Amino acid sequence: MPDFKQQLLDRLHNRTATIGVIGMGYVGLPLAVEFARVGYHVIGLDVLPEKVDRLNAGDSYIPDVPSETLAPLVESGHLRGTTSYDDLTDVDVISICVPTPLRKTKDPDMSFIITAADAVASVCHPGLLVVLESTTYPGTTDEVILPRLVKNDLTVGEDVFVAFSPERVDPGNPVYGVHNTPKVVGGVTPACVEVVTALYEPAVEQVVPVSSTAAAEMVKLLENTFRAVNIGLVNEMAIMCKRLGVDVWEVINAASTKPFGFMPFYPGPGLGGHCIPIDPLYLSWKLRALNYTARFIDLASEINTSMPYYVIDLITEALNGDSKALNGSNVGILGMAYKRDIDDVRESPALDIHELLEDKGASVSFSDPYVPSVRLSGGRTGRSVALTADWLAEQDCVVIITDHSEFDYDFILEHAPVVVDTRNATAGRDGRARVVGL
Ligand code: SAJ
Repeated sequence: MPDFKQQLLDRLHNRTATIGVIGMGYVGLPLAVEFARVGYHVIGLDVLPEKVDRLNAGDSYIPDVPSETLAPLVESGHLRGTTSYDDLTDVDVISICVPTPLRKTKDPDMSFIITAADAVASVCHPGLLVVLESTTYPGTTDEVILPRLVKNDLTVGEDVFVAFSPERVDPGNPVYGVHNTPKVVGGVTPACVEVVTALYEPAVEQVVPVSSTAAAEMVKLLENTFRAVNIGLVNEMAIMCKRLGVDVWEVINAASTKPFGFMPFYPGPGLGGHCIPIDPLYLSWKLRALNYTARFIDLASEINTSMPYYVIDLITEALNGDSKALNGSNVGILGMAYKRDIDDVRESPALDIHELLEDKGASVSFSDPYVPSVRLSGGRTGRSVALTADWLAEQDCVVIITDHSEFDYDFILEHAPVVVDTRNATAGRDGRARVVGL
C-alpha cells in the first residue's frame, strides 16, 4: 500500500505538487497567486469564462492582485485558469473558495459548496488533499465534503486528506494579505493536519493548527460574529445616546482612551458586506437545528437591520426642521458602497435607504465616486451623479451613508441645506448646512 501521505508531503516540500483552486474571486485568486509565487503549479478554476480568460491573459480583475504580480506567474506556467474540472484530474491538492451567501429566507445557500464538492468527488483520487476555505457553519467539512470523497472506498487520513481553513481575506487592506495573515487549519485526522500545514507553510508566515475542522469553522464565525454583535451594540448605544441628548461619537472617542479592555466600534446606517451580515446567520441557523437560539446573533441582526429605518427617521426629523415632508422632497445620498473607499455594494444599507425613501415619496439621487451605477428595486439602474454645488443645493436633505475619503465635506456643508451625517464625517467642520447626526 503506497504511503500517500508521505508522497504528498514530499511533493509539497519540493514544490512539485500541483494545486487546484476552485473559485477565482477575491479569496481564490489571491490564494492561487500566493501558492504560485512560492513555486507550486496552480490551476485556478472558475465557472465564468471571462474571469478565466483575463487570468490567462495576466490581466487581474481583483484590486488586491496587481496584474504586474499575476502576469509573470502565468507566463512562467505556475498559474493558469480553466473552466473544466477535467483539468483537476491529476492535481495533488484542491482548495475550495466558493461563495456562501444566504437564500432569500436568510438560510445558508450551500449550493456552491455542494456543486464544488460533487465535482471534486468526480476527480478524487488516492493522495488528494481537499481544503475548504469558504466561510460556513461548523460541521460542513465533515458532513458535506467528507462523505462525497470517501464514497469511492478511500480512507480519510490514509488515501485522501480533508481539512478546513477559514479565508481571512480583507479586500483593500493595505497591510494584511494572504502571506502575512495567520492561517488557521483544522483536519479530519492528524495526518490531514500534517499535510494541510505542509501546504500552507511555504506561502503563509504562520499556520495555526486547531483540533478539528469544526473548531476551524467556528474560529471564523467567532471572528465575524464578534464584529456583528459589537456593531449592533454600538448602534444601540447611538440610539440611546440620541434619547439622552449625548453625542455618541464623543462617548466612543473618550471610551477609546482606555488603554485596556475596550475596542471601539462605530455606529452607522446599517451592516453591509458579504461577510459580517451573513456569516453569523450561518451559525445561528446551525444552532437552531440543534434546538438552541443564538440570542446575541439574532439581537445584533435585529438592531443592525433596523438602522436603515432609523436613518429614515433622522431624515424625516431633518426635513421637519424646515417644515418639509419626506413625500415630495429631494434627498441626495452620498455613498452607496457598504463601507468607505471601496466599490462593493453587496448588502449595502444605502440600497435599503434608497428604496425606503422612494417608498415614502421622496425623489432620490446619489453620488458615489466608486459606484457609477447600482441595480435598484424593480430592476431599474440608478446612476451616480456628479457631486456639484447645484446638485447639493437642489436637495432638501443630503444624507452621508458612506464616508468616502475623497468627499469634500467642507464643500458639502457649504452647499447643502441640511445634512444627515450617519458616519460623523463632518465632525469638527462648519458650514452653512444644518447637520443632524446619528
Ligand atoms: N461597520 C460599522 N461599524 C464598525 C465597523 C463596521 O457600522 O465599527 C459596518 C461597515 O460600515 C460595513 C459593515 O459593518 O457596512 C462590515 O464592515 P467590516 O469593517 O467588518 O468590513 P468587511 O465586511 O469587509 O469585513 C471584513 C471581514 N474579513 C473577513 O471576513 C476575512 C472581517 O472579518 C474583517 O474584520 C473586516 O473585513 C476588517 O476588519 O476590515
